Amino acid sequence: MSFVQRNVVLLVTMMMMMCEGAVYKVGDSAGWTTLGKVDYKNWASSKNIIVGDTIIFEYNPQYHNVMRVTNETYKSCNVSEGTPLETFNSGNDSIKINSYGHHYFICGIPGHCQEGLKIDVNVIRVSATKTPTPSMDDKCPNCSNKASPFMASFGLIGLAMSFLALAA
Ligand SMILES: *[C@@H]1O[C@H](CO)[C@@H](O)[C@H](O)[C@H]1NC(C)=O
Ligand SMILES: *[C@@H]1O[C@H](CO)[C@@H](O)[C@H](O)[C@H]1NC(C)=O
Ligand SMILES: *[C@@H]1O[C@H](CO)[C@@H](O)[C@H](O)[C@H]1NC(C)=O
Ligand SMILES: [Cu+2]
Repeated sequence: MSFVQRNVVLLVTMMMMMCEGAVYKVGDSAGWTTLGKVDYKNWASSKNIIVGDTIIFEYNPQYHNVMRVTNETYKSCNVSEGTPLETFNSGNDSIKINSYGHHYFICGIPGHCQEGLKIDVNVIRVSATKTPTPSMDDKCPNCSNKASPFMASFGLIGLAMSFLALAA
């Protein structure tokens, strides 16, 4: 790979990271399970999940599922209290976080929520207004605060385009 091509790859990767949002696997390597007593509350608060990010629940669908529920059901773990807002059972469920506030998920298999297979993903409003990284500020002193993320990525696309033009 030439120097130019490497730079194009780097830029495109950067653009994808900026536009797509981060992807988090719930429980990290453990996944969605009652084994090992993963502290999902801890897990959720250790990640700075923002609107646009995706969380993935990975589990054996023979043993578990994922239900998005109300705060009441999250607290009580009583699934028969009300219908779940959504149910997932593929064993590899990607859920995009599209709004602020609490997103409550439990496993609907009897007993599992009580055992701790429940998670509260709380997306706070302030975390979504990510300030540009200092290194970008240095290179772009005039536009850092006013430029929208869309414009910023547009600039990167332009930069990638000119690299591609050079490479051609
Ligand atoms: C659940 O949320 C509703 C509406 O936001 C609120 O009124 C209620 O007190 C909450 N209940 C619990 C158990 O947190
Ligand atoms: C769960 O909710 C249902 C319906 O409200 C109720 O009949 C049942 O007693 C509750 N179960 C427990 C364990 O609280
Ligand atoms: C789950 O889905 C993701 C893509 O959403 C994929 O990268 C991953 O390999 C899948 N994992 C399993 C165990 O199928
Ligand atoms: Cu379960």
